[in-house]
Amino acid sequence: MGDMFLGLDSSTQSLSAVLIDLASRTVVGTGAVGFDEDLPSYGTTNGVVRDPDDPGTVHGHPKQWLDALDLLFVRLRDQGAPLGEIRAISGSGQQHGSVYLRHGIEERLAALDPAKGLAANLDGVFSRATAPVWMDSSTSAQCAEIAEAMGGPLAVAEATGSVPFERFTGPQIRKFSQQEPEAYRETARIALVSSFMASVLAGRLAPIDPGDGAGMNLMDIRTRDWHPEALAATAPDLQARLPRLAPSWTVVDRVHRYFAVKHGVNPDARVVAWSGDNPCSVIGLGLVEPGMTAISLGTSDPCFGTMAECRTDPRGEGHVFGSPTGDYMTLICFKNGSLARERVRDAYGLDWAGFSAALHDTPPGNEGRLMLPWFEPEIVPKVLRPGVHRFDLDEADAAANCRAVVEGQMMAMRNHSEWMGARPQRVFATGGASANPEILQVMADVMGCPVHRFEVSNSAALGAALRAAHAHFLAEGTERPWPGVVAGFTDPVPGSEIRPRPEATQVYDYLVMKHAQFERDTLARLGD
Ligand code: ADP
Ligand code: XUL
Repeated sequence: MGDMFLGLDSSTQSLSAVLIDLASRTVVGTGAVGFDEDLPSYGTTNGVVRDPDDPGTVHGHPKQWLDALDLLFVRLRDQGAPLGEIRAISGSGQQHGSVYLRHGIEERLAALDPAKGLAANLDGVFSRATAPVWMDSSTSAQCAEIAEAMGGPLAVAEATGSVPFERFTGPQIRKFSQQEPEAYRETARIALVSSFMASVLAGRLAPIDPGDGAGMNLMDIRTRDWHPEALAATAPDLQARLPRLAPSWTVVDRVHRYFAVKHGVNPDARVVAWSGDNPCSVIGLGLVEPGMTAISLGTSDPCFGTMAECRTDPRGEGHVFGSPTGDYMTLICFKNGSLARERVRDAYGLDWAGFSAALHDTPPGNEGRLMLPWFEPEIVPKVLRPGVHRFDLDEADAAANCRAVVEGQMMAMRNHSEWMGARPQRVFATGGASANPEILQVMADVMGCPVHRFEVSNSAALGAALRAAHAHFLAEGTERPWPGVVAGFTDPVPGSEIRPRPEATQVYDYLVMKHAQFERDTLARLGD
């Protein structure tokens, strides 16, 4: 039997899997289920549903994620993946999203029946049919109330690692408890996307790990326990509704027999606590030692790094989470990532090849033309009313707009990540758009350092598989140090290094200041 470990990634638009063989250091299987295309009956667009009366309210469907889990195992088995040899499974969830469960959930999880699908098994357990996800920006009032109760936003950041953010779970729970008090009373347990999926796999309530727990505005970032003052500022009787917090390497249980009987998974496979997608990506990119930086070009564009000690952002824009290694990690999340690049691409009727050609044919710095691509409400900087703002930029000029959206994103990353400390020496790029070398060239030029690309674009699922391996050996009493676990999986693609062009970096050293000024002026004008 090989050393097989499975990593799952329950993300905004899909559920995907990476199966690795640790002994041979190879990825032996991958699979994915797209929420919109494979499970259209839920009516999601890009994996979510929006409230037509309030576009800031953005939810996902927990039952769709359950259907996706069944379908993913079917697909893996159909391609001959050796599911019977899996030693441990872990996973990664889109961060902050919350699932609301009624009394009796423990019994229902324990009794999963392979004769039915997961969604049918768990019918009726949800006290809230849908789950607010990270794209939701509808809780500004609750953020203000929590900040007020705890002595201001920066006091909340000092306590929990982040100022109150609209998408964070605490403000979302507060909104639910205020607007649907009856349903909140009926809620016995609140899970994160990560802990919910782990609970289903193990057939028992799973803990929340410090990687995802730090995305709630409820966890003491230093002790990694629930923060009593934050709980009290958020909702009544909240502690009783939350699972326990436990280290990322906690073994929840063996996989529930449902998965062994129905899908042929090894019945002895351990289920390891899941974490958030960004903490998992930290491992999947090999950032297992402090001081490394990565940018993921996915639906959103999170930029993260690792650090040995806890340092919080004085501007309150960035976050500190627990790293799954037990260290700390920083995260700055730009919401207008791939979706913004796609909006520009589509506005000019281009495909990615056409978009890349536009980048190639336009000069670094775009002759001083700027764009703030806030198609959606933005997280960094905080922008509640979406809108695209142009400086000297003609909306009719397709090529200049393609360059402007990418430059605007990269310059915002450089400006808003300064608090993390020294400028990065190397950046690791991942996510769907990291397949695009022209985008990575802009990144290298703006950051002024080489950019490396990874073969596996799903670093979150790979990180989850590597976390499963690490925790498995720890549980067996044969702990392996992190660098040894990730070696061979997280090396950048040979020859993928994209070097900054010094003359371009010189242009950006000036232009980033102009970009920052344009951003400040625009924010002042908007009054956000
Ligand atoms: P997530 O995990 O957040 O759902 P992914 O990391 O899978 O997202 O990235 C998906 C995105 O990658 C798509 O929305 C698409 O815009 C982008 N993408 C895919 N290929 C390219 C390309 N060649 N150039 C630019 N962007 C791309
Ligand atoms: C992080 C964040 C996003 C989601 C995407 O704070 O909101 O990166 O984790 O899944």
